[in-house]
Amino acid sequence: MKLDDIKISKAIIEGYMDDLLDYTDMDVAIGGGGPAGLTAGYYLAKAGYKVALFERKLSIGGGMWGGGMMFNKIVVQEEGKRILDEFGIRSTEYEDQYYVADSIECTSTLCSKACQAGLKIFNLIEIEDLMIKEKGVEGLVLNWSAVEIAGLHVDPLTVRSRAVIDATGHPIEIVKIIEQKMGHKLNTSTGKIIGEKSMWAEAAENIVTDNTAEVYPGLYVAGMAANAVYGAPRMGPIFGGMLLSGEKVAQMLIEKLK
Ligand code: 48H
Repeated sequence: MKLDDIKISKAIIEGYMDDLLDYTDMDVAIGGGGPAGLTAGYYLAKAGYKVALFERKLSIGGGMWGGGMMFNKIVVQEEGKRILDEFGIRSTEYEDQYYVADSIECTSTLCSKACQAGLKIFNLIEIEDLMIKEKGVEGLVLNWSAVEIAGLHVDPLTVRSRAVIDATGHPIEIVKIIEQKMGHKLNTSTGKIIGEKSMWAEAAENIVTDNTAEVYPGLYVAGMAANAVYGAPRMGPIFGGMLLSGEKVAQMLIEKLK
């Protein structure tokens, strides 16, 4: 077969531009491609919503690849196993209701099944700001991660969405924008980010779905970011709460946007 180098380039450029143009307007924009963001994206896409996820890194998966201290296994409890089963991710029972799964199988399968359900993932793009108007958050302000890394002074572009999910994990990068740039009150007991507390797996896992909430008009938090905003502990390498939080935020938005 004869191959035209320029045709290969044009196929890539046109394919990407079509996607980017299509997702200048969407139902839900997710910031961060860890387990919470991917699970949220999967359920929203499966329910028929137009949803895109923006991840600053080359690889999708956030903190899931590395398991616990680079031992590439994760643990989930009984409730979390229901979601592993939904994705077809294999796990084995270690002891009474503690399930162990391969972190590589988990991360790659979450990513693959979410894409196949219709989630559009844009990697290598960083969320650097929000579009905020009278009603609250109305979209994301994006730039190439490479621009940020190189410290170049290049203005960003903006996309519109009916809702935004902050699934950026420990640093809660999107909610921080509200606090630092706008000084607006958040939907927390202090009106501010309360901050993540030290390790307590049981407390952290049991509270993370309660903390999955609309923290500011149009802006939802899920996963580790939810516990960090509401002042709950971290949980270490047990990931059921991340999956359940992703499912919960998707359910909340399906209810809200219908
Ligand atoms: C684009 C961004 C930006 C930005 C960050 O850290 P994550 O895996 O987040 P979760 O909440 O899905 O899962 C948390 C889990 O991995 C974890 O850390 C646990 C359970 N810790 C417990 C403990 O005790 O330590 O993924 C967040 C993703 C990452 O891939 C970031 O690169 C990305 O968000 N991200 N993407 N623009 N501004 N900020």
